[in-house]
Amino acid sequence: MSAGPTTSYRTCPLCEATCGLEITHHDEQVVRIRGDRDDVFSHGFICPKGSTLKQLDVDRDRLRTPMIRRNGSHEAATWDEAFAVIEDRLGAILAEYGPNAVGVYLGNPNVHSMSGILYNKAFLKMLRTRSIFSAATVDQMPKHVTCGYLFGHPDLIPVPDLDRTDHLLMLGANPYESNGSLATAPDWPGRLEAISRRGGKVVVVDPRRTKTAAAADEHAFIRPGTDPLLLFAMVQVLFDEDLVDLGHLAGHVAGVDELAAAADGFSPEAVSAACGIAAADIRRLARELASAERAAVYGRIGTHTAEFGTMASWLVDALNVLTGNLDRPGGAMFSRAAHEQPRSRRGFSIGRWQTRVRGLPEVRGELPVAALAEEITTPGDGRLRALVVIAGNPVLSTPDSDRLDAALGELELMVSLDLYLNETSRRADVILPGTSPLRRPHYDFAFNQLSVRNVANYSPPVFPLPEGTPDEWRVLLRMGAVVTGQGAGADLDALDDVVFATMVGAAVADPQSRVHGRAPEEIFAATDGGRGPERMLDFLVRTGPYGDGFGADSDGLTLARLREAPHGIDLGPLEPRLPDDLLTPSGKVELAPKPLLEDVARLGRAAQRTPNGGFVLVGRRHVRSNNSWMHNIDVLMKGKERCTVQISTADAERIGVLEGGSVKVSSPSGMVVAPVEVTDDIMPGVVSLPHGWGHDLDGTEMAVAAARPGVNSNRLSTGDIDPLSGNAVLNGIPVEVVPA
Ligand SMILES: Nc1nc2c(c(=O)[nH]1)N[C@H]1C(S)=C(S)[C@@H](COP(=O)(O)OP(=O)(O)OC[C@H]3O[C@@H](n4cnc5c(=O)[nH]c(N)nc54)[C@H](O)[C@@H]3O)O[C@H]1N2
Ligand SMILES: Nc1nc2c(c(=O)[nH]1)N[C@H]1C(S)=C(S)[C@@H](COP(=O)(O)OP(=O)(O)OC[C@H]3O[C@@H](n4cnc5c(=O)[nH]c(N)nc54)[C@H](O)[C@@H]3O)O[C@H]1N2
Ligand code: SF4
Ligand SMILES: [Mo]
Repeated sequence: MSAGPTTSYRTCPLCEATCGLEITHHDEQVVRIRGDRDDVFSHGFICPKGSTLKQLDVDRDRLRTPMIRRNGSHEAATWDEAFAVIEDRLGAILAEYGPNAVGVYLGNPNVHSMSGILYNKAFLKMLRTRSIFSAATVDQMPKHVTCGYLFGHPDLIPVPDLDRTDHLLMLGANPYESNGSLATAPDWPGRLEAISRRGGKVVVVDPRRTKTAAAADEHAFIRPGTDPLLLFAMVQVLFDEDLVDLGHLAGHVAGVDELAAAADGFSPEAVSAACGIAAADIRRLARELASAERAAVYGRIGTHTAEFGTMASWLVDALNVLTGNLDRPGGAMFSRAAHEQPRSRRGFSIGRWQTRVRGLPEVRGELPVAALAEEITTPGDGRLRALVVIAGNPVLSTPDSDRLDAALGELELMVSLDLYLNETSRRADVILPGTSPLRRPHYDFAFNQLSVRNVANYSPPVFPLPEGTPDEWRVLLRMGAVVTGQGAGADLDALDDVVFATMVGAAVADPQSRVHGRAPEEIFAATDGGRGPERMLDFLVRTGPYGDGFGADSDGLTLARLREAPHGIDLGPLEPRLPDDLLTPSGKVELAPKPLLEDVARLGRAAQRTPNGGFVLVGRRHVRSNNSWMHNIDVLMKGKERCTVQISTADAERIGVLEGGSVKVSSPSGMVVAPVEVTDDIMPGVVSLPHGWGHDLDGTEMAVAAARPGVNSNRLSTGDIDPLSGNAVLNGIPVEVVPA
């Protein structure tokens, strides 16, 4: 028996808000999880999901051992048995068809885990396939593309400086439910309310009156998919009324005249009917943005997962530039993470290779997941024969999902690395269990780079891994050993040393690195953290902008310093970084990149479309859900049905359906039947259904989720993409809605 309870601290990995958790436990029994009031960033904020890491850890359906499919059903197996199957069958496929026949799909939780960030990269390098897909193309790829063109690097993404702005124009985001995305801030609601309280203004543009919209100072309904028209009209007003002021970026921006010319046809009057927003209101929104002392425009999922997602992303940042708000306090700024490494000034382009069937361009090293099914099912050279899914559930999360589900059945081999036997992993020949968040370390590589304040926070594992269970980084290394022919019995410690030595070697050879020219053996030996991700973290933080530089600055950050600060280290508010850190070949902000200008005509045609009386479908999120998972946690699933079709009162009357009734929603891809929720908080002509549901497929093992399965909204999305980014169109889908 141990003495009293222990308190551990851990950053929550479930969403992008990075809240600090205070976890009280007796040995491995969690007594309580609450917000860490001393966390330097979240100050005690927590949402209902954060406290359920305990339930996730003890969930009986969470996989503890590998599973092998035999005669159509999954049976528990040892790690060696599972890897024997993978080695045998993956080896044969690689030998016969080469690496491009092996696809990899990386799901969202990878960006919330140290091993996901660091060791997927290592595995992919060893596999050497071009057939890489990820949740990025059902999410934020448009943002990467425009930041690549405008600022020279797809990861140079500005975030709204929430805590200092006076005016926030927010489109297609609902942080009261999502807790924010591509702008990391624990307690978005509190930070938004503070803007209004200090005399500023929050404007929300959304086809639904969300909680965020209701709490804002102003809400405008918009026809789904027309955000770039609204934004272009605002750009047009800025030029037309002489409101453009580049501020400290004057002299560092190219393409201003070209942008003005492109905006010419998009006056407020020209776009008003398509957007469903009065021209006078559009004009006023532009003027208010221009006159605000410090303002930021921010667009998220609703604007990115759309037909013109890249155009919308472009025009959001164009407005920030034209009003002098890019890179100034209170505007849209760039974070500087503790692990940030020098980035190349190679410039940005897409299309280094294409998908085989539709010829869609590679973007940022990956292919659109909307093309995954056809790459599996279309016969011919280069067809995908095997798929490795790492922490993803594409059967529910990606478009035209009936088709993808069927396609997965045609693979010669599928391997899933996942916490559950769910809709996707049920298709896998081998399932390898992932690691419970309480049993792995954390440092937020992804979201510290997108943070509204610079912070660094390391959490050690709260509990040890059960005897005989490898951490995910070891599983990924073992997969690497298989695909490189070293075999599943390879010495993983030695392989990890090779991977780490490669990282060190690249840094000492990079003239921009803080350890350039140093002896790699010396750096290797001086790095702390043992094997695995913590060693890499020590290295990356020490060579990062606040690091000790391996001796250069004795006060600098190290893993040891992070360990001494369980509530995190505050590195201060965001600071201006431009023009020095621009990575475009010209060294300027490229406001009018050619690929974007070339898409303006397509957008112009869309402006001519007027609503035709039909319905369009949009998605939504709920704070107690997390994409397609966390639905097996009973405390989160309590309460009223969440997988409903929201429809306006006027439309409900028109089609003859009442609250509590059901509707059949159909598109060319598929059909679902779901209960309706009649509300005045949605625009007429628009219906909304959340994604990530549909837990009633045979062969899964998630008892709680299966009891309230809901329906899969991605049976309705069609596989259409935004051509500039490859991002799927998941919002603004034309559908037919009739009483069921
Ligand atoms: N219609 C519509 N579709 C959407 C969206 C939308 O708005 N509308 N949103 C899109 C967005 S933004 C995203 S990010 C995607 C998400 O798409 P995906 O990433 O494909 O799906 P998730 O639901 O996040 O599934 C995560 C999977 O990882 C597993 N998992 C969780 N943690 C771990 C771990 O630590 N290790 C391992 N190995 N596995 C783990 C879970 O069990 C689950 O199976 O969905 C997209 N799909
Ligand atoms: N609780 C919870 N939190 C999450 C997630 C979750 O599933 N659940 N998922 C996480 C992930 S992976 C992500 S990427 C983020 C996403 O975070 P957010 O971007 O905040 O996503 P949503 O909450 O879906 O809000 C999107 C809003 O866009 C609106 N919308 C739809 N179409 C359009 C349109 O054409 N124009 C405009 N202007 N608006 C439109 C929808 O009505 C919705 O209110 O959330 C993260 N946080
Ligand atoms: S807001 Fe996100 S990070 Fe914070 S507790 Fe909830 S799920 Fe975790
Ligand atoms: Mo996402």
